[in-house]
Amino acid sequence: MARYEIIVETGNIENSGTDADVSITLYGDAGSAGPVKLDDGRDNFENGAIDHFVLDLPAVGRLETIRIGHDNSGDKAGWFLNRVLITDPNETVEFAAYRWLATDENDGKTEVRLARR
Ligand SMILES: [Ca+2]
Ligand SMILES: [Ca+2]
Repeated sequence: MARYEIIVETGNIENSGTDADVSITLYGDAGSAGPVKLDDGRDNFENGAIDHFVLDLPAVGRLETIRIGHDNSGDKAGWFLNRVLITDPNETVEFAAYRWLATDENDGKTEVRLARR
C-alpha cells in the first residue's frame, strides 16, 4: 500500500462543476489501483474548487497515467476538469486535462485517460 494525496482542480467557467460521482484509476510501472470514488462527504467538484483527497491504495510504482471520469449523475453533470495533482511517497505528478467531461460538449466523453507531464 501507499498513500496518495490527490488534488483535483475544477475549471471556473459556467457550469464547470458537477455533483456526479467521480472515480479515478492510477496506472504505474508496477501496476494499477482503482477505480476508486473521490468523495470526502462535502460537495466536491464545484466551479473553481480545489478538492483534496488522501487515499491509501495498492502501490503502483512510478505513476504514468490516470483515468478519471464521472457517471453523469445529477443536474448539469458536465464537468470541466482543469488538472489533477498526485503526490505519492516519492514525487508530485501533474495530469493536465483542461477539457469538458460532458455528454454535450466536445467528444461527449465523461472519462479521460491522462498521461503525466
Ligand atoms: Ca456542470
Ligand atoms: Ca459537486
